[in-house]
This record gives sequence, structure tokens and C-alpha cells, in this order.
Amino acid sequence: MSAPKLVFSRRLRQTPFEKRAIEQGAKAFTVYNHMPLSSVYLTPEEDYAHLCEHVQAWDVACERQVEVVGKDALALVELVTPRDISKCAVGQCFYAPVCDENGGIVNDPIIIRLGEDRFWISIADSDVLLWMKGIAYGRGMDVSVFEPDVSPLAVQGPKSFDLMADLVGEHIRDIKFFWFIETQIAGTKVVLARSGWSGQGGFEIYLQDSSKGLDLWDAVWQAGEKYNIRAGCPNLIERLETGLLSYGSDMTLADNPLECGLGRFFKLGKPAEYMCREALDKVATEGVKKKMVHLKITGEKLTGPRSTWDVKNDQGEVVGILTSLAYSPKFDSNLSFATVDAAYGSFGQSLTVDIGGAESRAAVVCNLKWE
Ligand code: THG
Repeated sequence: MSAPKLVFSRRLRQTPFEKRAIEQGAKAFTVYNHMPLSSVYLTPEEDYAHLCEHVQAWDVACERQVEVVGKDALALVELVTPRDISKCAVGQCFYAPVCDENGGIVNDPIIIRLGEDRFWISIADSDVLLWMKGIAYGRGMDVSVFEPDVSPLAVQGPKSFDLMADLVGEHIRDIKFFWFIETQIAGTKVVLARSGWSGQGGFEIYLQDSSKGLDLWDAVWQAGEKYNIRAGCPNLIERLETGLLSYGSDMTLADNPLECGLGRFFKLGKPAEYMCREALDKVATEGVKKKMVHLKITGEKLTGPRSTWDVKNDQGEVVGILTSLAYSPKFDSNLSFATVDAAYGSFGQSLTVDIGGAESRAAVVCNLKWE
């Protein structure tokens, strides 16, 4: 039986780079913010090895932007996140969860401050535009909220610095992690940020004119040829090693940021008004009931589940679920993220994982470095 195909209908929005992604051999796609996102080129293992050694161009246009601009822009952005956005300078990016009034995670975007009263919210896979428009309208805020014609192209991997220096200039080496500059590439204006969804280092180029997508891709490609550039995409193995959570897989509206370990990105109690203040204060006072953990699973190489797998204690009671899994060549082990009852969330805790209900494997809770 051949694998089911994904139909590229008009309802599945086109990215400005997808033609090149397909030409370069994208073998499979997923859907993210109603847009295609490639998920494998050669094999996950080969894509991973290349990413860790060379440089890749990723079509991540599906990381859509929600632009918030106007007198109440800062107030609106503050309202939807517990992170103190007043501390985000113009030119800086903040990773910040967007939460509802119960503290549930609506999304985990990067917030980009383009001006005192102008932001891009670079979203994960959920309809933040509608959430933000609803809040702005309901509160009668003096702000406009819309999706601009902006598409990120990520350049990731250790050789991305040499590539971008050749393409844009040596000054790009001075861009600090999670800061950006505004410049031009291939005759089109871009925001160039030092960020990206891998731990291998790199940049994200925010294209601001879809009609220039292939020109931008080709300029990056030309500069990358001497660095052995390939097309790539967010890689499951690499993101588990690095500890990057994926909204919709590892966390949803049913989880709050304190449970997911995102508490390290903000301090509760910022001066500005925010909708999840009481809910998260309560969680902080009472303590979390469940906890997302890094769980190392012993034994032969495993491939991750679509549905979740049960995590059990040594009495065989279900105490959590496994949400993402990949075998890591670097750690020579199966790495996973799991959400477990808080009582079982300490480093060194032994647990077992039900592999598709067929087999039980020993597992241990690790720290963020997988130790
Ligand atoms: N780039 C852009 N938009 C995005 C993503 C991206 N939108 C969707 C999704 N990815 C948002 N989620 C994340 C999650 C983690 C990080 C970035 C975006 C990340 N985290 C680092 C970490 O956890 O170590 C550093 C965070 C920090 O120090 O602030 O990079 O990738 N444009």
C-alpha cells in the first residue's frame, strides 16, 4: 500500500519558497498554520547529520506573523503573555507563551519588536490572529491586528555564519542571539534575526514580499554552495536533543507554561495587565500538578508514536503520557518528552513506557542536558 498523499489545494496556502523546497527533494509535508511545512528530505537521520555539520535553507513561511501596530500595541501584547514585553527593546525578539485566562497555552511564539508601537508575533501552529483580533475588538483597543505578507526563511547550521557574512557582510556576526537588523538581500528588504528552531545556530530571514521568495532563496543558495548547503526543515532528532517543544504535539491549551518548563522564560507579576495573572499565580502558589519532563528510554532504537504512549510507575499505574520521541545518535539513546504527574517529575526518577501497548521499556527522567 502506498503512503497517503497530501493534496496541495488552494485552501492549503502556498509559501513563497515551496517551489524550491519541492525541487530540492522535500519528500513529505505536514500542515502548519494552514500552510505546507516539509518534514523530511533524505531521511531524518541524514538530514540531521547534515544540519549538524553544514548549513541548510528551511522554508518556514508557515511560521506566520501576526502584526500588532498602533497606540495600544504594547498593551495588547502584554495582555496575552506573562512575559514582561516592556523589557523587549526595539530590535529584539522574546520567546514568550501566549496564554488564555486559565493560563492555558494558546501558542508559544517569538515576539519581535519592530518599533515602540509595532510588533510581529511569529506564531506556532494555532490561530493567534483570531484570538488577538477578538481581544482587541472586545476591549475597544486602539490597535490594528493583521497578517502581513511576511515569510521566514531559516538558514541553520554551523556554516550559516560564514554564508550570511558572505551574503550580507561581516557585521552580521555581531547580531546577538534573539536580536535582529533590517537589511536587503536580493534587492528586497528583510528583517534578519539570529534565531531559528535548532540548536545548531543560524538566522531567520523575514521576507516582506512574497513575489521575491524565489529570488531570496536563490541568493541564499548561491552563497551557500561553497558551504555544502542543502534544503532542510525542522528536524525531530535535533529538536529533541536541543529540547525545543512543539505546540500541538507537546503542549496544548490544556497545559500551562509552568507545567511545560516555560516558566524559565518569564517572571510572574510583571507591572502590566495580563489575562493569565490570577490563574498562573494560583498555579505557582499551589504547585504544578503535572510536569513536562525529558525522558530517556533504554534499549533498541524506537520510532515515535502518532497517538500518545502511556508512562507508568513501578506499580504499573499510568502516571503520564509521552508526546515526542526520537533516537539520538549523539546520546546513543531514545529521547522523549513526556507529561507526568508532578510527583514523578524529579531528575533520576525511574519510569516505564508502554511501546504501543506491546512492550514495556525502562525510562529515566533527565535534566535539560539529557543527563
Ligand atoms: N522561528 C520563528 N517563529 C517561530 C518559531 C521559530 N514560530 C513558531 C515556533 N518556532 C515558536 N516556538 C519556538 C520555540 C523555541 C524557540 C523558538 C521558537 C527557541 N528557544 C530557545 C531555547 O528554548 O533554548 C531559546 C529561547 C530564548 O533564549 O529566548 O529558539 O523557530 N520565527
